[in-house]
Amino acid sequence: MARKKKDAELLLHFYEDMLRIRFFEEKIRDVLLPKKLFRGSSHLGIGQEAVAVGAIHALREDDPVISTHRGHGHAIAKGVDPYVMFAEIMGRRTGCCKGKGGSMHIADASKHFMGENPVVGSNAGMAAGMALAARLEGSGRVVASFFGEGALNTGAFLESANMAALWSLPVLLLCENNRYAISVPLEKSSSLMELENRTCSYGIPGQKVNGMHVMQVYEAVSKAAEEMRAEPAPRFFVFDTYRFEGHHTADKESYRTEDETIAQFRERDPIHILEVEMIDDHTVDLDTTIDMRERVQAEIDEAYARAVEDPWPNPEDALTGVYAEPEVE
Ligand SMILES: Cc1ncc(C[n+]2csc(CCOP(=O)(O)OP(=O)(O)O)c2C)c(N)n1
Repeated sequence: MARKKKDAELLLHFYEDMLRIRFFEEKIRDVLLPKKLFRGSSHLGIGQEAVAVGAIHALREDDPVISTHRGHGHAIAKGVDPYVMFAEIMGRRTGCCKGKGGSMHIADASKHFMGENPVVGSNAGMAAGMALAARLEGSGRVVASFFGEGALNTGAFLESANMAALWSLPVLLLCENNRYAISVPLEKSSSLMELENRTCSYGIPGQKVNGMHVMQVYEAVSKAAEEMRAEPAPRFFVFDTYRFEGHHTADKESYRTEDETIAQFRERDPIHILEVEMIDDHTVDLDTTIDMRERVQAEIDEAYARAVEDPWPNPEDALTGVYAEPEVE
């Protein structure tokens, strides 16, 4: 039976955004990397798109989101323009941080995307600080902090969770369990496999959600955010997901077999899961998905083509935009 029109529109919107993230990151892997168009490495979240899209679309536009080294998907879902992201990654003057940040420092405050932070565990503290501000202002805003399961073992995360619980801060602690922290599998780094229980000693409710199913992510986070606006308090989610690419673009992946990755991709690709679901319940037909894929691919191709022609930063601008201007004398 076809879905209600509103649900169908929502699913199509999710589908479009997940494709945007996937195609953006495939362009990094397939074009920027072989052409050596960026320095260092880039951490791709291919396979984790349903978490970014489902969770961020459950939030208000003015809810701040803060991310990690693996944050392209979060930025795109929050509305950051892929063109300024490509320009940033390639170090161009037109990038969202004027080419000074690169792949791990995408930020755009105008979209309430408060930045990627590669220091593992660090962003939970920043999110708690923003949630304190939101609470004091009475803005009703909820702050979302994304991180991997590796961050759960850091003192910064645990201290932030404690303060968030103590001060009833409206912060969403969103853990993407992709099973590996660089090369270390979860079984070798955590004494507890039920990660959703990690925050129970602080009295923060934790919930495990299928991170490959965008609607399940969206519904779980929507419900929590609504409750948190009515009564400020932290919430913790663990999204079960997987990264289909290496830890970063230079990873040789000797810690897992190709068979494992292929099997995960075949069975759990969140975009494929959504396509099958939409086609099976007649939300869309196959042609609509093909049209959508072509349109989004063309959009990403065009964003890249523009950014790659953009100018480098001027040397005399090296120290501009590095520190915030003080607002008070
Ligand atoms: C405080 C700190 N320690 C170590 C590192 C090196 N490092 C970079 S990514 C990473 C693994 C992070 O794993 P996880 O939190 O699960 O996120 P994922 O990479 O899987 O998205 C580590 C240890 C770092 N960036 N920051």
